[in-house]
Amino acid sequence: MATRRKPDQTAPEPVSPTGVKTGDLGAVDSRAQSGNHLTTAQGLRLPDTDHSLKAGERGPTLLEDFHLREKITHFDHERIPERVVHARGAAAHGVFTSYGTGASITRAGFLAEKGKETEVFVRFSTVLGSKGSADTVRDTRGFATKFYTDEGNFDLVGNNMPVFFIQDGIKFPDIIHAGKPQPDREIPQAQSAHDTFWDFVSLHTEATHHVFWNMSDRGIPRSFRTMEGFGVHTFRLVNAAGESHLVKFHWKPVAGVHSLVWEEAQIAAGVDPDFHRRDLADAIEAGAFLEWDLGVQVLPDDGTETFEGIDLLDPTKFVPEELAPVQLLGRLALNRNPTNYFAETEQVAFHTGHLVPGIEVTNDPLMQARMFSYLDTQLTRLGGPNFSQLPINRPHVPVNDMLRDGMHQTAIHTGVAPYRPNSLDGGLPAVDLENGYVQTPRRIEGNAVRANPLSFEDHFTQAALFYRSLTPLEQAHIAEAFTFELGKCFEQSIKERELTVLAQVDADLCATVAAGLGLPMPTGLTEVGEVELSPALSQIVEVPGPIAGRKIGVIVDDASDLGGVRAMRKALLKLGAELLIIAPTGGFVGKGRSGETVQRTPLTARSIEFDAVLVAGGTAHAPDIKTVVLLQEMYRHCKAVGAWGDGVEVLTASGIPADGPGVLHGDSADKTFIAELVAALGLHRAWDRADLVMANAV
Ligand code: HDE
Repeated sequence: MATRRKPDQTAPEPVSPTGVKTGDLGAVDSRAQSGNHLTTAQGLRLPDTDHSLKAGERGPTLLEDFHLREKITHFDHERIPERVVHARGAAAHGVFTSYGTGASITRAGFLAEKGKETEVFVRFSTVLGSKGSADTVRDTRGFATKFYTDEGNFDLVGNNMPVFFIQDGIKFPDIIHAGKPQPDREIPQAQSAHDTFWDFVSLHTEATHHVFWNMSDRGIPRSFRTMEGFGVHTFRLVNAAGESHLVKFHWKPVAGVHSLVWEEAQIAAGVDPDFHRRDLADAIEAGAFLEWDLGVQVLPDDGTETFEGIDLLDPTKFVPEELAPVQLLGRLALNRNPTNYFAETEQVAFHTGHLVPGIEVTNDPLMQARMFSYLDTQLTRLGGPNFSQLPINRPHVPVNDMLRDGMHQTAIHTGVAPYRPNSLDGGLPAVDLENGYVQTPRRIEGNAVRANPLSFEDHFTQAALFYRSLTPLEQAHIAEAFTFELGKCFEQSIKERELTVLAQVDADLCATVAAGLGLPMPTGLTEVGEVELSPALSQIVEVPGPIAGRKIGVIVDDASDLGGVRAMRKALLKLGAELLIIAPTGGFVGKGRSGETVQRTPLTARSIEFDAVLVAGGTAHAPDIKTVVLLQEMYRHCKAVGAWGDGVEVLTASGIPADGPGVLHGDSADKTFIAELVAALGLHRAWDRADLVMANAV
């Protein structure tokens, strides 16, 4: 396991905020800490930071105490406004390596050149919750990537779902006001399960498709590592010859797409609100890097802006992969944790307008509004127009703009002529006619109207396509999610109205939800007719995937087969998975050199942390109630459970049927047993147990 880095000592050398030569001062300015002694912000060394300057030991504090005033004043201003959406986030540094397959569609060097490596910073987020809210709530996840390319920064500010609630950016404040906590009591936090959300989406039916994704397992990812990412909008890529294609960006997780189950997500929100953030940081620190392939669906730019009848400017629609396969462009690996949360994760500023030559936006009216919002929001959040000078936001190429002054200016600009044309600074900076960014000329004409194309009026077909493409189990999860969320609403009329929406998507689903709510099925409405299914939308896999980043708990005591535990740990570590010892008390189990350090006890272990829990052979203690709950939750959530040798007795005593579906059993922790465990982890869940669980068999 990698050792934790000591603060600042190996921090990267600061770079000058601009490409303009500023002398050494530019570099020194950005250095936050140096030397070993405590100083004031002015570099004055201090002998005492624990006592304020007072008139006598029992006297009042003196106004003269500049150290007290500086310390408190700075503290008073430590917070900045949290993001108005996507406030809760976690991030990591990494590298993107191009497969070199993009050259035929884009001149963007970081995609076109084979083997080209580009540094990146990725921030994952939930949308609705505040900065301190829980990670595992049901919500869309943000997946924002900053590529520090040789041609300037490119930001791909995407989500883990390919569609959005609204077709026009002017509706963004409406959907967010409806989803955020209700304004009178400011509850519920980070939840869509409340009246204002369902009031809005039941009236505003273009949200239906995205709501289906939110109610599906995609709304509760297992880990950032197991999330797909999407650019959502249609982009225009232009190659060196000036030919253009329309594309949809995809991030394909190497670990596969996997989710939590709803009860697990709820427990995790209380037991470990940092569930995803911890998983990300721990995995990187352990060297189990997170990986995705970046790909595009390539569609003709033939002037129709449609593909197979799908309007490519409508962000509530996606293009099924069966119609346009995803072509892979390169691999992303997240391999370095941020050094400082505030400086990096909080201050990073993404913008859909951070583009590089070869990548352009389209007329999607949602995208167009975003082109305004992302720059604007940083002015409030980061306190002025110079946020691109913050270390995390600086391009890794020279910058030579003519932007000057303003709040929080940290650059020392040279020259006298920040204007063009000029003769006083030798005519510089020069424009680059050959390689500079140009928008592909596109003809724009039309009357100024507040209106949508007719095709934007179909709000239900793709929601039905999504729902019907999933397996019955995934469909059952959607029905359960709708029933849960609507069940949390107070207004009967809102529930009834949402049922009329569901009835127009899929009558069977509507009937299930109506029954769960105890409401009549609406009549006189027609569901979407037959649709071409897209099996690629299902997350359930039949071939085991990689297990890097997974956690396996092993229940032991002094009598257990600790040699078997060690063999298992060694095999799992090789695959990037971690084994944690769960014993009756903290400290040590076993004797001397053959003993093991205990990592969890029944008090500190909860099922949500583990992808599998096993009982080691020889384990003799009768399970206490917490261990019973641990094993039963594992079983109920369809995760791998098992035992080797007589460890099976602990399972049986906990009410887990030793011959139950997906329950692993071996004579010893030998290769065969370990291989079975790895395969079970690679399948993510023992879904064949789901029917039993749903029937409350355990
Ligand atoms: Fe955002 N969005 N958004 N959004 N968005 C922000 O920018 C906005 C939309 C997304 O980790 C804000 O710096 C408008 C779609 C992510 O820092 C803000 C509209 C998609 C993040 C903003 C949208 C996104 C944001 C808040 C409708 C998926 C987190 C703070 C026109 C493709 C970025 C900030 C991070 C953040 C506005 C719609 C993704 C206010 C007006 C669609 C991942 O500018």
